[in-house]
Amino acid sequence: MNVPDRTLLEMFETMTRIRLFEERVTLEYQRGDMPGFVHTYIGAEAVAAGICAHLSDDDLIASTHRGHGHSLAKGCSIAGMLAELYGRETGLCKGRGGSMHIADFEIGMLGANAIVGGSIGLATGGAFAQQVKGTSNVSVSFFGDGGAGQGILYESMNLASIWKLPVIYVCENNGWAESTPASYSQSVEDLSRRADGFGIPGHVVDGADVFAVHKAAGEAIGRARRGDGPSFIEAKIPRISAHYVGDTQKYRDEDDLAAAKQRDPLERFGSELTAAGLLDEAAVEAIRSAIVEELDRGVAAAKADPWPAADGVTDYVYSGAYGA
Ligand SMILES: Cc1ncc(C[n+]2csc(CCOP(=O)(O)OP(=O)(O)O)c2C)c(N)n1
Repeated sequence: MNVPDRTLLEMFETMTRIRLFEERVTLEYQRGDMPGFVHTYIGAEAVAAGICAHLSDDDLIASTHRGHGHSLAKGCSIAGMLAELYGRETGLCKGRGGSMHIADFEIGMLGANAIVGGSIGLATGGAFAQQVKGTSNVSVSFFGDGGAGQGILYESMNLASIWKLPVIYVCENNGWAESTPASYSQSVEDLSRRADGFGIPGHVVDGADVFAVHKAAGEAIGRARRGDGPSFIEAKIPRISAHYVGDTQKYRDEDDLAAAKQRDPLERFGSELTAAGLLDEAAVEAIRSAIVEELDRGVAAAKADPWPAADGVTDYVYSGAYGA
């Protein structure tokens, strides 16, 4: 393990934060007073944590409909996210965005996106902005195997390659796009191979292995910061969670689902840190209970917070930090 202990523990805490947030949101959503749809990131925590561990608030990310994990790993507050999920004025997007549109420009979170593949153009544009400004900041686009079917990925990769934009394309290949298996809809098994066609280095990593993700991300981000251009990381991470909360996954083979659950990244990382003497039961419990308290406070506050006024429904839609 040549990653500093502090970073390892921070990544474990981030992954635990994501897991507990998603479990709590699932519960609260099932109670029926959270509007809209919720897609959880359970099982993919190592990807967001391993990548975002390399980023500062000045770096950018853009995310998907399954964006809670990316948002938390980038530093969005639990309270602000919960208020957003409950549609309240105090939410990160003042209740206008909901689960699939969480954004926080202050910390470089350009936004989750209900449009599959929507993160790709945003993150590529963000990378271009950093290049024009002459910073060494990078921009990360998270998308799924389904998102990799969108044409914008190929237009963006071409532009990013010829202009050497500091962007990292992170494909979370969980084998499914809703109920369509990647084995049916994708022409190659390793989607990262497609980056070759644009002169972009592509890497496959085990998305349940936070060490592998962290290492691949470090190389790709270092390359982008040095001005050497984009990279493509394909994290293979079988989908543990259903497509959305409430999806019964009847279309899925039971063995496939059971095998996915065997690869729980949080359990695996916890055992590795325990074996290395960096964690014990009491430390895990302390981390968990602090997060649970934050969630309790966040849920109670969000439920008591005001709804946006009906006549303000279009406020903030076309203006803000990135211009009118
Ligand atoms: C442009 C567009 N087409 C279709 C949809 C409907 N849709 C929502 S999620 C989804 C599947 C996305 O799969 P993937 O990108 O692999 O992400 P995952 O849900 O597996 O994380 C689809 C087709 C959409 N939201 N946007």
